[in-house]
Amino acid sequence: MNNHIAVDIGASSGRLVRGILQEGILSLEELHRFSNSFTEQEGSCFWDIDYLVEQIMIGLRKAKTDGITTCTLGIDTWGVDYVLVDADGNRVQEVYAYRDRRTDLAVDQVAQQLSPQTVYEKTGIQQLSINTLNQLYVHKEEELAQADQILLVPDYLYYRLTGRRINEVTIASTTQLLNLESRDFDDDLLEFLNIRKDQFAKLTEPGVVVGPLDEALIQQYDLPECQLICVASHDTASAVLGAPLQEGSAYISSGTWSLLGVERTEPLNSLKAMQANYTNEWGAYGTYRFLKNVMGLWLIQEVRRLLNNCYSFAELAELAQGEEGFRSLIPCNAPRFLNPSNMIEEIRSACMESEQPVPETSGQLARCVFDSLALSYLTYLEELEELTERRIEGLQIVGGGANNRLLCQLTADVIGREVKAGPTEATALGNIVVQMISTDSIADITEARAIIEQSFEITSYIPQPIKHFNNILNRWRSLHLSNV
Ligand code: LFR
Repeated sequence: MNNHIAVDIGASSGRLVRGILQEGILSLEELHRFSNSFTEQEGSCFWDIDYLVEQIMIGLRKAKTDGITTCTLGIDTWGVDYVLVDADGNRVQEVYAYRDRRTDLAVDQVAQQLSPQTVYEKTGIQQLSINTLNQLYVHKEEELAQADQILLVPDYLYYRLTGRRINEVTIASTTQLLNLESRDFDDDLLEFLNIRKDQFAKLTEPGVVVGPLDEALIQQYDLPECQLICVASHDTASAVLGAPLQEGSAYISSGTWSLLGVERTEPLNSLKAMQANYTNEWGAYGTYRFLKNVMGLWLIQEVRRLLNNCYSFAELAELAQGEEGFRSLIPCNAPRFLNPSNMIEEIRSACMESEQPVPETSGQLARCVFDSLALSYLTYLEELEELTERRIEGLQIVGGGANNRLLCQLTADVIGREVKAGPTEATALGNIVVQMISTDSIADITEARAIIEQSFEITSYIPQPIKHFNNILNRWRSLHLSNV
């Protein structure tokens, strides 16, 4: 089959994209794009999973209208969130969104009963309140008991489309329940949560064929015949597969989060890595992503939303460009920015508390976010070098953030290294190339990355000097250190 379609759903938008490989050049054709967000109901935050299934149907229907009658299909989404399915295959309840405040205290509560060091040695996963381990810990016992199966979001979408249950490994690693040594669920952690191993489906590697699209869906929606292929279902895993990384270079998968890290063939779960809170998420083809979650574009997405979406992201960047740089800085990764009731007020309070000028205008707010993100990138890049004991020569930014010229240039200036930006659609590309490797159109990931590099425009940002940078850095460091 020559038609390969990626379903790529992030926290703020989703898309169905077709990948076309012709004479060594890969191109993408967007079939359908839709927005995504969680909504608040009675104080809890939930995803609308049926809406997402509906959007996949709309996208596939469009593919059929465009003349695609057969295809392969792979699905990736954000990590950590899960769906409880009962013995009849029905959803037990709505799907909690990871920003729900129910886990605010979970990290500390779990740490009182389970040594964080033991958890880190076993899993190599950073402590984040959003981790599935913490979500399951606070989940009501009677609801968990009703769950015949706990499916991560992309696994659930595969299930809805094929009726088959898998537990894809890259997404499974975001649960913080996989043991690095046994490469399986950790018995002690499952016991701690009072969960049986058979409540999770079989661990499945990217590249494996899941099965055909359900015949009833094909009839109901008039869809193409599809063969579903297990891809790297964690969006960040797909994004890094789709990044044509140079030797010695780090990456940022820049979307709702900025995932800053390096690709490795061995996990790094040293005490130092634990103390700095770096993660070892599983990748496809025997890789690990040693990375840090940085709050990312969520900050600007929320600012934009609270300004009634009256500016596009490009307009906000333009307004920020016209503002004085490094005037007000925020410690982006402080938990207060994870899901504040009002992001603009939270940013202003943080500036006020640290006795900095309070950003008033939209441009000042955006500038504060971008400057602070660029400075966080420097801090974590330097930490990465220290932890991995390797110099990082350059940075590859992939994902939507690669389009933000101001942020890319600021990042290059602040880190003092070349930034290569693109491809924007690295996640969909990572998804598609796994399908192509699985169906033998591409030999392996090395060839896939070479094809991606040849096929997509990558913009280079050369660092420019910043005036009074030492003063800025000192201000940043004392702000950052008082917040870790
Ligand atoms: C990015 C991402 C991150 C994960 C966060 C929550 O979309 O998947 O990798 O830490 O969302 O799932």
